[in-house]
Amino acid sequence: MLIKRATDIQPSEITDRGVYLQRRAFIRAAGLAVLSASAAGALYTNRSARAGEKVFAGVSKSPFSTTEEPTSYKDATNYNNYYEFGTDKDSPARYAGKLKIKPWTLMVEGEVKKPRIWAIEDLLKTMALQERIYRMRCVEGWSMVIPWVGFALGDLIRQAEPTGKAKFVEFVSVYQSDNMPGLRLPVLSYPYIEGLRLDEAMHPLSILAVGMYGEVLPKQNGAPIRLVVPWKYGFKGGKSIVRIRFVERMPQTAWMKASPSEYGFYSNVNPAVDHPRWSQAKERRIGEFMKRKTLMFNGYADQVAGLYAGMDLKKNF
Ligand SMILES: Nc1nc2c(c(=O)[nH]1)N[C@H]1C(S)=C(S)[C@@H](COP(=O)(O)O)O[C@H]1N2
Ligand SMILES: [Mo]
Repeated sequence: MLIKRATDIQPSEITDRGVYLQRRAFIRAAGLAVLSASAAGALYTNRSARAGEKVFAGVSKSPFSTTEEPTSYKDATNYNNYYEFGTDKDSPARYAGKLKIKPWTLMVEGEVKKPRIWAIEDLLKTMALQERIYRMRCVEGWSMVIPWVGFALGDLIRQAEPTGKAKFVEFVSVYQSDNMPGLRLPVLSYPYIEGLRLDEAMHPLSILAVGMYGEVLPKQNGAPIRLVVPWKYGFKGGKSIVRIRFVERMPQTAWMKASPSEYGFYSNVNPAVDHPRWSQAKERRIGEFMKRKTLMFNGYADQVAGLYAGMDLKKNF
């Protein structure tokens, strides 16, 4: 695993592609995409720090990963935004434990030829899991580097076969009135909704994440499945997704509804377009003291700038 230093890796942990593919086939056949840490010990490097956590097997490494140092697991799981559990950064870690994530289904519907209700277990068996180490940038001005485990959103979309009318994709987060103490705060309306243009959703950098740091997603980070779009501000990454809907018209997202002048549909990371109340030129990487310059499209311009060719990004913020 990437968190390990090269010198920590035993030769027995290094496998060639043939062995990897055999394992993957075995894992699929056995329906064991997620194994307990003890069972997975032989298949996948265990992170010994939290024995008993579920880890993933058969995860390949993505060429899209950054080589930057990942944020500490502790920061990544204790400094969160998940307003359904409250607006303090530590509220999600404190209160998300009540979120019920079993059973979990993901509905894929709307303008598609093959609508489907996926059991999360079937998704894990069907989709090719990868580790993707991405830079993440919040609109509030902080950033992190997270080693996600997930699959290309495009893989799911291709299976659903969007019709010619599908122009946008809407992502609906779970709504559990008994378990979410933040729902009554007057900030956002729920369920939390996010949206992408279909070509943004199909872009190979867009993923649905089911894990991080080699383990299943903690609830505060959006268990059991959340959207990750690394060239956009963090709020585009809806957590705990239950429904993906293909639509003709641009969806009204939770943040657009709350404050349309501050949060546009696109929300691309753009150091040249300030938030009405603060600059977006710099960011503080969690764990670092000095601020860094924010990069256009969060450093992913080579891959994604073409999606916005000819668009005025000051108007389409
Ligand atoms: N359902 C839901 N998803 C959400 C949010 C939220 O409040 N509710 N917050 C967003 C914001 S503003 C950010 S920055 C990221 C934070 O993800 P992280 O806590 O895993 O870093 O989640 C996004 N997804
Ligand atoms: Mo955010």
